[in-house]
Amino acid sequence: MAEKWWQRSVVYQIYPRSFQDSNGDGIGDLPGITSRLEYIRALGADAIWLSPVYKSPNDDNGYDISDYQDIMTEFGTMADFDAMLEKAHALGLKIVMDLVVNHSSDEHAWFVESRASKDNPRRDYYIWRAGKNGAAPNNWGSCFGGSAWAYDEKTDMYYLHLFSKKQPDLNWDNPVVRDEVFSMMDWWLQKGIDGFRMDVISLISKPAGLPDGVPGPTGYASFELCANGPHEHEYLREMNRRVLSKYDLLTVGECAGVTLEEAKSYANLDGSELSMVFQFEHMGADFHPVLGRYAEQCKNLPKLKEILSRWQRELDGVAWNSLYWDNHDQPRIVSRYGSEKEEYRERSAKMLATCLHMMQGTPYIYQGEELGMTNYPWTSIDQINDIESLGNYRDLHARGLMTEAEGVEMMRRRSRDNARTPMQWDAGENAGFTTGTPWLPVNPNHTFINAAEQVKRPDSVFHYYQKLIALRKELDVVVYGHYRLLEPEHPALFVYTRTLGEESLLVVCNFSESEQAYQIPEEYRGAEILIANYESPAPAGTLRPWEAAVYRRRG
Ligand code: TEU
Ligand code: CA
Repeated sequence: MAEKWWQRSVVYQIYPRSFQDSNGDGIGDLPGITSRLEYIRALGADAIWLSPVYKSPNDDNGYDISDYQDIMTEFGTMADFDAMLEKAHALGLKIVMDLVVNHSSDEHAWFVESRASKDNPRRDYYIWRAGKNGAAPNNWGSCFGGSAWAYDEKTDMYYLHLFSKKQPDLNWDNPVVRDEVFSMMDWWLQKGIDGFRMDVISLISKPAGLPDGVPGPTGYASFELCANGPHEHEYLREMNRRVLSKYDLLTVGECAGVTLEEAKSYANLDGSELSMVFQFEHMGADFHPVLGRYAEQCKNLPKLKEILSRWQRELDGVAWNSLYWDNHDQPRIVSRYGSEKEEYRERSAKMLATCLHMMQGTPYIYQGEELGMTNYPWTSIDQINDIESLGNYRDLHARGLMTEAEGVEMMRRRSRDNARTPMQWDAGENAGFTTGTPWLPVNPNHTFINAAEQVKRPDSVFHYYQKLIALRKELDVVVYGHYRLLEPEHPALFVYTRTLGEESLLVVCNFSESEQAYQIPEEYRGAEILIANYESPAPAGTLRPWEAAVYRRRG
């Protein structure tokens, strides 16, 4: 099969609100992004995924869109967007836009009409049902806490919202909705953008009859029961036929609830649906087995390895993987699987990067990950803006399942705001993000974790990422090599090989701060070391704290 450009690419994700402010209002914006494109180019990334920049009342920071063909007021104008796109392309950077079409904002003109009356021509753009015995039509819960149904007095009916009340779900079973979405997509593609990251695209086809589901700890059934619904692949194939196939795009479906078997359709190499998906299985590897994502972290390296390895093995030659540790919804990976301790932070950040970037698939780097940015030391619930961790905290608190002190602890570990504090550009006031008051606080560690310092220092995390990206450009074995896990049960070491013809790599990662006894396989002893996070090779039979090394063998 001919290589696709996105198979050798590395994508850099920007969360515009937190990237760079240009006018001192404390909110990142498009001119700010434009002014930092050279930085992303210098890192070596090929494409940028822009979290939503469309018109939005910001109930969920842009994931609630009120006009798909206009720009959020705080972010600038369409002219600012065009200028950004033009400069990105001039620098050789592709632009992948977020596409949020499972739902719109309740302030979108479609929904305003839809809720106006039962016989409005746009009524069926959304999902309306009558209540059941004076309550919601079924027991589905919103991802952000509470019921997934909102009562609307005007017509005495409920509308479905798998996310916030201000994010009503679009009715994809209505062909007119699909026409609207597809023509909007085409409008952006005509402008010259290079792809879409499709927000919760796995949820667009709801189960027939909208039946009750099994209730979880808060009494509601998980929104994930809408994943991979009856018409999911049919609608994506239609989208592909009518829109995507006319361009050469990177498309990545954010697929909450996707299984490996489903991913083989979504991301099939035959190109009939999408280029790749974001799966969530590995993100759940440290969730509490019974109490789930908001309870204490339960790290389990063998489980993490089993999940990632299964995706590596099973998609090889069939579909394409995406590779990620971080995004705007996840806590920072250094705080999660690495070490925040001064003596280990950078070493662990480089180890985590090595482990991910040497796998098969397209790696994604979330802004600040290339600096080893960490979670924020929240001290109060009042500091939190994130609608998801707040909503779930309120549910758990109201049911007596989480005290306020535990809530703060949970926020430090899990809130999406850990990823959303401003990008740390320099050691100065507000980390060079804004001259005003930042919309979320700047992490106090920006005085020693920042881009300006790392770009200057050759052994920084930034330069390490740069090297990993360069290796993917140079070596076919990094792009296409077959994957094999070694030491599956080892509690602290993640070891795997990649093999393509005569060439092979051994990737060795120590996920702990203690020394680990380990003999590398004989065939790799004395082999060339492609990249490592210690200056000297490991003493025979040992791996040092957070050590990572990649050995290369030919023939
Ligand atoms: O996220 C969808 C999703 O499944 C998330 O709920 C995710 O599982 C969770 O946030 C992890 O903690 C997408 C966007 O990425 C997110 O920012 C939006 O809030 C959400 O959709 C609604 O648009
Ligand atoms: Ca601004």
